[in-house]
Amino acid sequence: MALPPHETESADGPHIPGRPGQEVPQLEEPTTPREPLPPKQDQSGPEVYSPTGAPADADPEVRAQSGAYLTTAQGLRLPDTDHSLKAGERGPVLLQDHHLREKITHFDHERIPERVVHARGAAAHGVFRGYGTASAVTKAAFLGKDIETPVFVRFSTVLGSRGSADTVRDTRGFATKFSTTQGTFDLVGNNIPVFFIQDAVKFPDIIHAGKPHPDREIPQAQSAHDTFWDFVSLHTEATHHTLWNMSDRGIPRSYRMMEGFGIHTFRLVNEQGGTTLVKFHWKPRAGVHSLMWEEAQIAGGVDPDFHRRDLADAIEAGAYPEWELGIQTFPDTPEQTFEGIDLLDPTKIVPEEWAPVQPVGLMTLTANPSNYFAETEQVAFHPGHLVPGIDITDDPLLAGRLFSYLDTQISRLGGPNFAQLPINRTHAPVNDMLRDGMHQTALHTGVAPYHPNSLDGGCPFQAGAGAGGYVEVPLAMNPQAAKVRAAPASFDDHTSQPRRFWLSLTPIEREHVIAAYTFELSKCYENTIKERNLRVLADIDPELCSQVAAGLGLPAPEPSAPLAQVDPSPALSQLGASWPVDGRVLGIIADENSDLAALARLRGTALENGMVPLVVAPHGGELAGGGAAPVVVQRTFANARSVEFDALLVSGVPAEGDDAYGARDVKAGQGLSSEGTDPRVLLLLSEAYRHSKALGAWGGGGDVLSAAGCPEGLPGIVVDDDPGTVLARVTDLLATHRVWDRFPTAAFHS
Ligand code: HDE
Repeated sequence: MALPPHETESADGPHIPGRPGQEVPQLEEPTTPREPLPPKQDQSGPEVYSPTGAPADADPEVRAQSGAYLTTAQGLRLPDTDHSLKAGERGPVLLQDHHLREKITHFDHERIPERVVHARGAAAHGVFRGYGTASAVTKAAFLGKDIETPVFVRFSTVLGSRGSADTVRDTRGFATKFSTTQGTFDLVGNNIPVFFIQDAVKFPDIIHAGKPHPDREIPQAQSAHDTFWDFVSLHTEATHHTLWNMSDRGIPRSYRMMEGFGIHTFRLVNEQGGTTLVKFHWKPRAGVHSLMWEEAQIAGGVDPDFHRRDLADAIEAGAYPEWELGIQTFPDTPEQTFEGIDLLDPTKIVPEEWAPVQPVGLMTLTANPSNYFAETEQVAFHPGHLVPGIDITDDPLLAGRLFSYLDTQISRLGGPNFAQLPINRTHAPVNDMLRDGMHQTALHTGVAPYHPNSLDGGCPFQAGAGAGGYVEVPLAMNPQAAKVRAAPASFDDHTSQPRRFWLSLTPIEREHVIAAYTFELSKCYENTIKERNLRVLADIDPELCSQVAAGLGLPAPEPSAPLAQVDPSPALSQLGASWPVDGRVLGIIADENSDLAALARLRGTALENGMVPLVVAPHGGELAGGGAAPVVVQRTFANARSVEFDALLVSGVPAEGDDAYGARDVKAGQGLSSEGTDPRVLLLLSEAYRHSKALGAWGGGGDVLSAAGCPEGLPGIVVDDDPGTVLARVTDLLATHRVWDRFPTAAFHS
């Protein structure tokens, strides 16, 4: 997919970000009213329907800040919003100033409670297109061939507050709202296929343990503290999820590069009433990639918005993120197991080698939200928002969620009418009898909001399955079942699946896991908590346990039982394949002495390849000289940090005698500066090298790489006279995400 240029390039005008050909708003304060700005190109988002079925777009009056003149909430035009009404210029402010009171009062109430979990999120609009491949197992209309359904996806971290950093080690939420013609379907999943607990009644426990300590409220958005490790070592059903958190899955490179999982087993129903058990998977077209731990920590400081910026920038640049939705299918037997795995246990996966993920549709995210609060903050997901053809199972974790999500919105969004908020409005006609309540905005008509009635002619009527009604699968209940607080014996195995995950990882991925456990447990104050966690690790793998124990300076315990005999599942590893480079960020370090014509050609090729090339220079504005057209600068040595780039190139100076060399006062081979290379550039390059990123250079740029400690000849260092050759080889390296063979052990780049 080719990206449009990142900025408007012109030799003689200012370079203001925006799409080519798009009118750019003036930056000075306007002195005369203007018409509302036209909607941005390709930013219209899906059509939003009001509960009465009328497009919300039809009534521009309801859209705030769209007219020429400032008004009060009552529509009164205001002559001045900069001064309070006073008795004389230096006199007291008058209580009768309604505008002052309205403005301040509204401001006082601008905040709503943040989500108790998943408070920090970023979202995007898009479209889902069904392949029609699921029609044998489900009658869900939106999965039909070439049916297009608007979607809104919110990604999130779990533990942190709304203002916390994006790149913390945590599970990520992946919640998708499908606005289907049959009603809204919400797939409220995570980027990890298992959960910490098997029963919803434990949710407050795991979340209280993971949240900051209740006395000092530290640490923020971290699991590296005593209460978390205390709980997970005592409640060993959390072991599987915790191991995934400690793997690279806990620090994704981008929301665009994460898998998503529905976790619970769902029950699909086809036209004939036949049922199939399934697990939902989202597979990113860009592959599954992660940050290095050091990168995640640096980004937490230099760019706490790293993931939300990455998502928004990619969409803005036209590198639309894509995921295939897939299902693993299992026969709906009375046992609800598959190859011995209890499908009602949300701490277990079914290896993809045993039940392949079958693609059923493609999701493309195409537009950023235009109002964070109205869309990303007010969106309300619910795992019980289902459509005909998709039903639930008796997973005890799912049962609790079906209660929780409705309950939480009532306090978070201030009452029971949150479904009427624009972002939550279904695209199907609504004909409910849910009257009144806080923030009711629908104008229900009719005199008989009850059923049955005769006064409204019996309307609205109930719809059986034949009329598109949602009818639950009439599953037989076990009449022998006793009322108990207990879990089945199959829920007791807490070690075999974590062991399978561990065995499925490559050596580098395992080293990352060891480093993560060592870091997190080293942050605990209580030695007993560290020791108890080592006992949990001993039952997963002795090597894992002994390495972490060595890092903590503690003895490694023996396993409490013989280790589980399991085969690895290669699909669980993130490494070993190649992926498209769309949306990958390429930094090109250059200065006034660089061959600007070559630089411009290289940027063009990178854009054609779908990458986002950013020129990094000693100063902002543009680079000019040597007779070539000026090149716009996107980052400076002062504001660039290596985490932002997937690969870095150093632009050399033209060779002496070369036409482009001109009358420069540079010494060949000294690269970016005749006084020596800027230390910030050396830091950029050495960090990128340590994080196993591809590096390239042409001309004298190779000397700059050497000065940074990464000379030609080392793995993943490409130096050539021809910039095009350098780019081509670096692009190949980028396809595998990192240069994994750069270091003999991962310890250097974890
Ligand atoms: Fe959630 N979860 N959860 N959860 N969850 C919420 O709902 C809850 C669970 C997930 O971007 C809350 O609207 C309970 C599993 C995501 O708006 C709350 C249990 C999975 C999001 C809630 C779970 C998730 C939430 C907080 C155990 C993966 C963010 C705000 C029974 C399958 C959605 C809200 C968004 C949000 C409760 C377990 C995913 C409190 C009680 C398992 C992605 O209702």
